Amino acid sequence: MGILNVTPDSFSDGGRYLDPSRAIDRARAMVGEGADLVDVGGESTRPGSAPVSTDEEMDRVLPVVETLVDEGMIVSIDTTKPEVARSAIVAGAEVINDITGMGDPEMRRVAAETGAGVVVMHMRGTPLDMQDRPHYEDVVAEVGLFLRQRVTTMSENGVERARVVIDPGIGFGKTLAHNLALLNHLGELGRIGPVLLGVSRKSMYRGLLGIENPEDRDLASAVTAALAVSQGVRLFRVHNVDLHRRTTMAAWAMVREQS
Ligand code: HH2
Repeated sequence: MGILNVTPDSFSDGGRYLDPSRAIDRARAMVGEGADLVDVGGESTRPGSAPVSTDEEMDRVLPVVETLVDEGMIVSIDTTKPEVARSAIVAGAEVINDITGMGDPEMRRVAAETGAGVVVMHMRGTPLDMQDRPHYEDVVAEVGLFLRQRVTTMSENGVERARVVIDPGIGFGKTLAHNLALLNHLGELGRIGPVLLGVSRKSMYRGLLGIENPEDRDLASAVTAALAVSQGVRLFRVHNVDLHRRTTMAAWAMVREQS
């Protein structure tokens, strides 16, 4: 899954793809590098980011979604707003990627009514306050319980399991230690459902390796993704598609050989 932020303020590429024609070129490039789908987002969710209005978010994402769909790309819409999700699905997007974990009943209704695929992500708090001293007794158990319960809620609301992938939400209300614990137990989370992982360029690599510039975090991101492949993860939300594709395919070849 290639990341396309049509925002002025995302942590790694904010402002670069706000112009629709640049966003579309970027999507084409990612698909050329092997992305199977493009995740279009119109609201940054980096720690401390401020919300945007529904109209503003729609204006940013819909023209881009329409063009990508016209060009035959599979599009997911990265949004927390049911109205944005519905409009994007009507425009041809196929997946809703909701960092609030489909907690809003209206968002679940959109998924049920449209038949969209869904990414259910775990987040503690909101982007404004999530890094304000997050605390867990047992992060793996608590995130796992949340995801399990949410998958059940989704199916009770008419979104069958086969359409749902789960995401531990690396960096969303988690310390470095929490992130590492989750990354070390991806196989366990995989028993709940297929896992999508978002570690690309995340600030955990600043904490871990002192890398300030997000673009310099690609190698560390790709190594993490390769290790996640060995724990059963097959879906990755990434900025540098080419590097991740090559790294995870190499890891996949090794894993397949062992099984
Ligand atoms: N991370 C971000 C946004 N959306 N969706 C999923 N499923 N998993 C993630 O880990 C995830 C996500 C990070 O947000 P943002 O600050 O907007 O930056 P970017 O989109 O460049 O990653």
